[in-house]
Amino acid sequence: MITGIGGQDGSYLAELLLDKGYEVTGVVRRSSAPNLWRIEHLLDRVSLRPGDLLDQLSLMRIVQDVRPDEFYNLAAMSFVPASWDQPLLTGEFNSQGVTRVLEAIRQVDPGIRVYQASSSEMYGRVREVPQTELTPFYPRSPYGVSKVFGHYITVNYRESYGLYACSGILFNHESPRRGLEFVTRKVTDGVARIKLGLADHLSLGNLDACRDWGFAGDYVQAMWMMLQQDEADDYVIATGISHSVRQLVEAAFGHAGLDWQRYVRTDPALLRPAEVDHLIGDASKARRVLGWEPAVGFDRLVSMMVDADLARLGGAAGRVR
Ligand code: NAP
Ligand code: F7E
Repeated sequence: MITGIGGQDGSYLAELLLDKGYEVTGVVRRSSAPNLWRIEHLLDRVSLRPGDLLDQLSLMRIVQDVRPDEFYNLAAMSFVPASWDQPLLTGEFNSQGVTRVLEAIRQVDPGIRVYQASSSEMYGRVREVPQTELTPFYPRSPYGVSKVFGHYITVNYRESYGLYACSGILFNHESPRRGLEFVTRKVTDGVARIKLGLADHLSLGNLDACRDWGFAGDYVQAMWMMLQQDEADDYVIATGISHSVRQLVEAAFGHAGLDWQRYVRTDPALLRPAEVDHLIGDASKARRVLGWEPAVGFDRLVSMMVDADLARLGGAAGRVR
């Protein structure tokens, strides 16, 4: 069972589990216009159930009906700037939503294994470099704060009730399926638009922020591995290499044969009230215990994303013409 199956990670995880022979159920919240484009190619192979992290009864009912072996809680309000606009709702989804999932599992069948999607945003103003499972948290946004609650309530249900509950502390991971508002996809989509003559500039915020960016397809493998161990535990998942937004921009424009300095503008409106300046993760525990290694590095990730946006927009531009 996957909450957030229609999101970036949910779509890659559903593919991985189907390839392994799992029956996959996705929990989707009702909306007037379905948002299932990332899993359109899987719709005849997964079953979807209506449910919402805000609604305890819907979660209880679905868990009761399906009785999954593994439950991946990926649903969240995941865009950091939006968390300043809607801090209470962010907490309802990302903090109490996790408690609702854990309660549903505890009450219906405490034997269900559960994965919680925690985040490197919990490290915020970092207390040590690189960050490990033992690094103290110092979140810098309502999103980061809400994820700290989600992390600790997962640990607490493991320790209080003996649930097999894992928290994956995942650093930024990207793909051609990343939402257009996140910086990697905003840049690769912008590069493709400029290259195809559909735009003449790209506005960005802080070019100095550094992130440890990996490929989402690699990271969902780590989620699955965490639920296959003898004992539940928490793991950092990261590449161990950090780049600045400026380096991301250079790589993406460079891949399309463009000089980024001619097209990129900075807009103070895109700066955040409090920034996370530099993240870099140490995934040696995941390497040692799970045998997990990322396969896709930064340059390949960026070129994969630029090529995908060029293909998508090139096709669309061609159809319009
Ligand atoms: P995403 O693309 O934003 O997907 C989030 C999914 O959650 C969407 O399918 C969304 O459905 C669903 N959702 C939101 N609120 C919900 C609710 N109240 N009830 C049910 N479903 C709801 O996020 P992602 O990048 O795949 O990330 C997956 C998880 O990992 C998130 O928890 C995120 O915070 C965490 N995380 C992500 C990263 C990263 O770099 N990607 C790193 C660390 C942690 P709608 O289509 O209805 O909006
Ligand atoms: O920003 C800077 C921005 O929005 C990365 C989520 O998946 O990963 C993600 O959170 C950096 C920040 O991701 C723009 O200031 C500059 O320093 O791509 P982002 P994020 O905030 O790191 C973590 C691990 C999660 O858990 C989250 O769910 O890029 N930046 N200019 C910009 N960012 C955006 N979005 N847009 C810009 O124009």
